[in-house]
Formats: sequence, C-alpha cells, structure tokens
Amino acid sequence: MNRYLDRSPEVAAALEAGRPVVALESTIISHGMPYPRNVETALAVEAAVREAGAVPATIAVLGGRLKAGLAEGEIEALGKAGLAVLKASRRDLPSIVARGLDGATTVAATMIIAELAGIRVFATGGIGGVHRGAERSFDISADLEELGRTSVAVVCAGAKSILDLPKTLEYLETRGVPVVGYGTDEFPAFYTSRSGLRLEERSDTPEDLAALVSVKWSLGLAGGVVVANPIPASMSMPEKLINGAIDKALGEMEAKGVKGKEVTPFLLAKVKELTGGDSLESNIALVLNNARLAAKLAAALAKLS
Ligand code: PSU
Ligand code: MN
Repeated sequence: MNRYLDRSPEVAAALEAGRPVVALESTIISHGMPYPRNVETALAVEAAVREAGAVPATIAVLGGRLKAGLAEGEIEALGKAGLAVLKASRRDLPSIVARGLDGATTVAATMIIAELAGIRVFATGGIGGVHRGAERSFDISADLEELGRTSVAVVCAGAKSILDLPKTLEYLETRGVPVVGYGTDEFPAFYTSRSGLRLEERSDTPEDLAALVSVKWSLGLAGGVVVANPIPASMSMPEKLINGAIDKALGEMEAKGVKGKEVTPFLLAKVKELTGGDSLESNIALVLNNARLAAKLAAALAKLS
C-alpha cells in the first residue's frame, strides 16, 4: 500500500476477500450540495451501496492522509465545513498531503486514490468536462485527463450542460475513454436524460458492462470507462427550465469574472439557487441511482475475477 494511504478496516477486508467495493467522492459533499442535505445524501448513498450488496468507500484527504472509507463523523465534518474545505484535484494532492491538510476529492483525485486502494468502481453525480468557451479560456476539467490514464470505471449521469457536452465527448474519444450509455443510446445531460448526442456504446446489464470494463484492462489499456446512467424519468427536470437557469448562471459567472477551480462550484450553486432547490432533489435522486448501478457493476466485476 502507498505510505500516505489509509483504507478503513471494512474496506480493506472487503478488498482482500475480493468482495465488491464502490468508491464515492467528497467534493460533491463539500462543494456540490448545501449542508445538511449534503451529509444526508452522502450517508444515504453509502446505505444504497450497502443495500445493493457492496461496501462503500467515501474518499477524501484528512490531515494529509489519503482516506478510502470514512467514518460518519468525518463525512459530517466535511459537509459542515463546505466550501471552507480545499477542493482537491490531481494538481492539489501533493501540497495537501505535504502540509497535513484536509481536502475534498474531485472525480480525478478520487480516481487516483481509488486506484491506489485497489478499488475499480466509482459512483458520482456528474463528471467535469470541457467548459463552454474553452477555446478561449482553456478550461478543461482534470477529470478528463484522469479518465484517460487511471483505471477506474466511473458511473455518472453524464455531465451538466454548464459544460460543452460535444467537446467533452470529443476529448474523451481523444483520450481513449469508452463512454457507455446504460440502457440508452444517448449521452445523458445530468438533470435530463437527453442531450441529443449519440453514443457509440450501449449496455443494458451490469454483466455486459463488467465484460467491457474487464476486457479493456485485460488488453493492457489503462484508463477509465464512463458509464453514463440517465436520471430516472420521474426525477428529470423540465429541459427549458434547467437550460434557462444554466444560461443565467453562465452569464453571472462571466460578469463576476469567476475563474479556475471556483468555476464549477460557482455554477453548481447558482443553478441550484435559480431553480429554487428542485435541481437539488434531482441531483440527489440521480446520485442514488448511480450508486446502485455501481454496486451491481462492482459485484459483476468481482464475479469475473
Ligand atoms: N459536476 C457536478 N457536481 C459536482 C462536480 C461536478 O455536477 O459536484 C464536482 C466533481 O467533484 C468534479 C468537479 O470532479 O466538480 C470538477 O471540477 P473542475 O471542473 O474544477 O475540474
Ligand atoms: Mn477548470
């Protein structure tokens, strides 16, 4: 094991016995949702993973230690601290560890720590991507680079249209990352199941997904797989409403000159504010839905090996 990594006893025991484990990120807790719903959601997601027969491993950096598997009190503390916790992506890990600080891990950093811990499946809400206007700002999430190099399957509800979704898919293709629609031929747009963007790959069962993921790695093709799991129809948002809120949020971002790692948290909070909290309910529902699918995928992968 890496000298900076701690696996919780439960996570370590499951991995050693070859039982299914699902990694969960922590930026979604501190920067993605308001307190106390963030903590409630994080705990409900862990419960959903357990109900579906896998062990949850929420990932963060605490006191400079890379943690795979958090205690309830640690999740509560991250949620309460909110934006005061450092947002930790690949670039930020060295300084946070060297200085013994706390960090909430993005998709990229969670993938890194999951791989170090021996966890192959990860559930989240949405991945970062190529931002709108990236041809001017060069703002491309480190999540996409990570998917190109770190071997973890990421179950998400696609990506939010705060991003440029066609460019995000192009970037993933360039980096050799399969994007598999789960029960769909279309890339889901997080709050809605449709984006109008067709995918090359589709899978309808956890076993079929597991086969693709396992063959990728057996071929020696390092890197992630995006499992794009559409939001359940009953929880999806009216397209006009959500797109209106996103456009407004982007306008405010531009006006305020928000840049760098603040961009994504700013947009997430604005969209939530503009939709009066409805988007938060959709967000919670889709994360739970992804957690259940990730648990099934982890179980199917465990059976294969
Ligand atoms: N998109 C969401 N919810 C989130 C995030 C993105 O819908 O919580 C978070 C994730 O942790 C993701 C990160 O990895 O934002 C991406 O940040 P950036 O764009 O700065 O790479
Ligand atoms: Mn960025």
